[in-house]
Amino acid sequence: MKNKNLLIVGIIGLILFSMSSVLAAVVIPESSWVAASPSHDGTGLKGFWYDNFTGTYDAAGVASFLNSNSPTATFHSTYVDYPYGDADTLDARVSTTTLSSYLGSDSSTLSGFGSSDVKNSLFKFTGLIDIQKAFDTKPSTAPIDVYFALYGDDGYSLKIGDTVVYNKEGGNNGFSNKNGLVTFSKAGLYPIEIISYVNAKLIGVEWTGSIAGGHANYGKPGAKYLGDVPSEVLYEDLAHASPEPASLVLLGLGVLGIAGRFKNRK
Ligand SMILES: [Ca+2]
Ligand SMILES: [Ca+2]
Repeated sequence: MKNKNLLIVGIIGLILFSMSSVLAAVVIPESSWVAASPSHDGTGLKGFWYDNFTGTYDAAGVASFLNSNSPTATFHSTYVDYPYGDADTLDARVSTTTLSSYLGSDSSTLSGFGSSDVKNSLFKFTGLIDIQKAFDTKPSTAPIDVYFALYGDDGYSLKIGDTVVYNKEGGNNGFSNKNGLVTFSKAGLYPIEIISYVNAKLIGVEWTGSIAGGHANYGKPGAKYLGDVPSEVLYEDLAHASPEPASLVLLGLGVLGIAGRFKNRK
């Protein structure tokens, strides 16, 4: 009888434990909010590539490496999905896997060289994400509930504002993912930072979620995940989220043109 009661208590405990891990959402505080939603679509994030990543394969190792190293090359990241599309990884050991082949069409935006191999290297992606009310997967609750998943080989992390949403450590992981619900109390722009590093062998990274519009590949840990986080909601920085300087210049030229016409009439 005692054993039976213990069993029941154990089962109830297990059910409660699994419920709590399902229900747990990462809450992004309102203090991380940067600005209101921009009036124009974004184009993606800023990418940084660091050759010869050395140190320990964990958050502390990454932080100390980034503190004492400058990026080898920078680029524009349309989607955090390398190699782009259905392929998850490339073999970093073969000579055909270069920085430019890994980045695909984004390699045309590389400021540095693109031919170096990507073994023992680290990628950082930074910018802002526009969280809109329309992205709320649970409209019956006040916060904006968005699902994200980050895939990588070997280590990877996702930070929104100062909150570490996912962190996978280690230098010998297969292609894996961390995923779940992230909640925002207010619509608008939030800082994003994604880290992806490779020790050797295979290399790959992919950021997917419940925001529609990106490449709808199979980076889907559940039905809520629609595909790559679309570049339309991503901005390199606040300057890219403000009205485009080019259109302001054109507006300025237009005003000058009208002023010129008035002058000529005199
Ligand atoms: Ca891919
Ligand atoms: Ca909600």
